[in-house]
Amino acid sequence: MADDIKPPKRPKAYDEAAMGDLRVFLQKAEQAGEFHVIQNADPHLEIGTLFELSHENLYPPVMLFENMKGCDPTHRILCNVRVAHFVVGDLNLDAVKAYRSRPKEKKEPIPPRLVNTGPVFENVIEGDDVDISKFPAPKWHQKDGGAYIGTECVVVTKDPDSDWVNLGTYRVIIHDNKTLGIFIENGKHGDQIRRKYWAKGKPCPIAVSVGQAPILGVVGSNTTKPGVSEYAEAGGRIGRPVDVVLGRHTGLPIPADSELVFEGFMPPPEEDARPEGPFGEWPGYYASDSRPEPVLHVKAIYHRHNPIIIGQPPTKPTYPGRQIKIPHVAQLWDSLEAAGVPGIKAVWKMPGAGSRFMDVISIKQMHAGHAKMAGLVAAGCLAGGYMTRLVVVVDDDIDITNPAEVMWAMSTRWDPKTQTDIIDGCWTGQIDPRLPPEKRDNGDTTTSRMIVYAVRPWHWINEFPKVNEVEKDFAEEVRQKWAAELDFLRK
Ligand SMILES: Cc1cc2nc3c(=O)[nH]c(=O)nc-3n(C[C@H](O)[C@H](O)[C@H](O)COP(=O)(O)O)c2cc1C
Ligand SMILES: [Mn+2]
Repeated sequence: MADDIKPPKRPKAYDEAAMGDLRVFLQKAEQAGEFHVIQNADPHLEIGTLFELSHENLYPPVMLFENMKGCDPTHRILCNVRVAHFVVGDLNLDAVKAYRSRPKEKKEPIPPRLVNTGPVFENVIEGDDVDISKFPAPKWHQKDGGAYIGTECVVVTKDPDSDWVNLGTYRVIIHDNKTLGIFIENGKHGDQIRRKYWAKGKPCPIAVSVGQAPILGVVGSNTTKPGVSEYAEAGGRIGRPVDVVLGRHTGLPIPADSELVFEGFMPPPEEDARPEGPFGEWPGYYASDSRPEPVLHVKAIYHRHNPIIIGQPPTKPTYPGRQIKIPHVAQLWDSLEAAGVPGIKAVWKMPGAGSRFMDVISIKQMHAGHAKMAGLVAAGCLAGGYMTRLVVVVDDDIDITNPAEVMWAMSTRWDPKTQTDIIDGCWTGQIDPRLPPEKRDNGDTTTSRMIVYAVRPWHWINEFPKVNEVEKDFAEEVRQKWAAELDFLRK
């Protein structure tokens, strides 16, 4: 790791008590003064609109919706659990470095702990009593094809051939009183696992938690290596095992303190598939439109008293509240180093491009071909492999958290013809708006991607024109000297 790291400051996101328990999280949000309780809002578009408007802020407040129009007054919806300032801290490179240098024991997975019972079983609904429509499910965006109860939810599956339990965040729509639709993109772990059951002629057992400790939303939407349970990842991050109970119908481990869980079975799509979507997706479009998807036949509902459903639908990535995701950046940086790429100064994502489309890496060039190594690994590793459009590699003097600096590097150090790779057939998904209709229809979810090497060419790096800017320390000295007199110098 680079040697200019400030003393690691634990990012606030890992306040174990709040991240490990949703009800503790609520208290902390209130103490932090970033909390609004909102009464009488309408789940039909009004809550979704308030949510979108809250993303005009870089640090959107936590919002708890109570007594929602037409809903059971004991049911609640909670938004922005992972984006408030008291949770994420300042979003800068120091946060990435601190995250990466967290103590080793915080990186070690801690397997979940099986307990006999938990608050999730305060209410058990089975058989004919199962009625999903009793729970609030907003229509979030104007062109959504239905009511989505699962946005930042956790979908639990288990590999039939091993002990691997996977958690994935995949959106969940309500089809009818006993049926949910889950949209799992090709190749995701949940998809790999369900196909194994179907290949054996069995329906896939699934449990969906739609309100749970914030840390489970973090790990559910992060990519881990296949075979590594996100439960254990979460345990590692909060420093204690996540307590789980076994679902009565599937035997799947579900969070013991989950707010609301749907448990059931997903038959292969040949047996039951229903239109899913459109849904406003994170790239800022309704790209996956509506297509038949497998469904979950719900056999049981478990919920706490006064259950809290987490609502966190995507908003267009140009909203400040869409924030850079520090763990995503850290994971890409870790992958580059794990692959042995030397001299990495920083890793960042371009604003407006969401958490995947555009990666920027700055390196201290050390040898011929070095920038290529960095670009090819970033474009091909797990952390950068899905839905990347552009990787930009720049020199270490570029502040990659400033888009103008990245644009300047591209403008002045990049020769498009000789410093670009365009690679075809790379992994993308149905939610990619640039996936052409014919590929979308035949399931070829691949697109090209570009690597731009906006670095000074190695073989004449010493002759490259010098940068026209006053040396930073000297400029600071002059600023200090004149700041009292010249107010435009004061920061
Ligand atoms: C709020 C949110 C919603 C998401 N919705 C979906 C979805 O509907 N389908 C999907 O395939 N991935 C979705 N993702 C991305 C997956 O959660 C992510 O790829 C994760 O790594 C999946 O887990 P897995 O790697 O165990 O398959 C979503 C992520 C977030 C943060
Ligand atoms: Mn996984």
